[in-house]
Amino acid sequence: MKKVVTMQDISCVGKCSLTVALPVISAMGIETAVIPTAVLSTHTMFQGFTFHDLTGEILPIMEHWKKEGFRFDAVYTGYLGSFEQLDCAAKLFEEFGRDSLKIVDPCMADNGKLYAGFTIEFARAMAKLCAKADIICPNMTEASFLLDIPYVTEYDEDYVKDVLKQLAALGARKAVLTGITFDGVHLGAYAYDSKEDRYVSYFTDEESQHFHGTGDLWASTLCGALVNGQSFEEAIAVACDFVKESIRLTLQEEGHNDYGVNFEQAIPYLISRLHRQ
Ligand code: PXL
Repeated sequence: MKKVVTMQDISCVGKCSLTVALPVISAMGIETAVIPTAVLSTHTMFQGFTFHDLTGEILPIMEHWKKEGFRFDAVYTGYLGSFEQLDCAAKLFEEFGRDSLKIVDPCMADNGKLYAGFTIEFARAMAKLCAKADIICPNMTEASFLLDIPYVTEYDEDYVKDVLKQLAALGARKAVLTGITFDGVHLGAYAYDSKEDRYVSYFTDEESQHFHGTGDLWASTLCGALVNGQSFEEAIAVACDFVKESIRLTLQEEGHNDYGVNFEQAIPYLISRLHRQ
């Protein structure tokens, strides 16, 4: 059985980070080990959230795992809350990522702004972690902070291709920009494989509302699909389609919540898109 380890926080309510990664990657038929970096009452878009840091647990967890000889097919990091946690993630890659797929989702910003508590210096340190990954998948805001370039809301294909090349130059073989739209009607992902000097893109019709946590859902699905042996193109398409289906089902529910999407109801759809081997 394939195994993934993912390192990110637990936001107890909010449908993001580990409460998305664990069910989604597990549903894809993959054993999912976790390194919880912090426990929050909710994600940081709510007012008054509680926060308990678990950084002190991370190295002892890894030490134990080393003694047990655990190995993973992929190591995937999401939201990380401090410089120290970035160092722990780098160590996780060194100890458990040598022969496995390393994915960094540099969760730290959206809509032109850094999330609460993050700084430009943190974005620069995140860029160094990105250099150690095989695949990175920022949104356009995160990309602009990683590269220290202005955030723009309107762009064309040449601009996206140029940003992707700059992202790959940070050091990861493949860079994916999520949440890309050229026309405000279609939304998707645009990717660059620097080794093959090849671009890949995939778009769906854009849903009428945007939700928090969809980046985490997208990255978790990409991770699961790649570990299951789906191609880069297929994995990108499955991730885009699953997020879209999750948003569609959310919008169908009267009085749906606004803090996360009904991905749970889209899991049968996700399973229908798995490779049967
Ligand atoms: O979805 C990214 C994310 C993960 N974890 C926490 C967050 C956010 C985004 O705001 O606050 C705690």
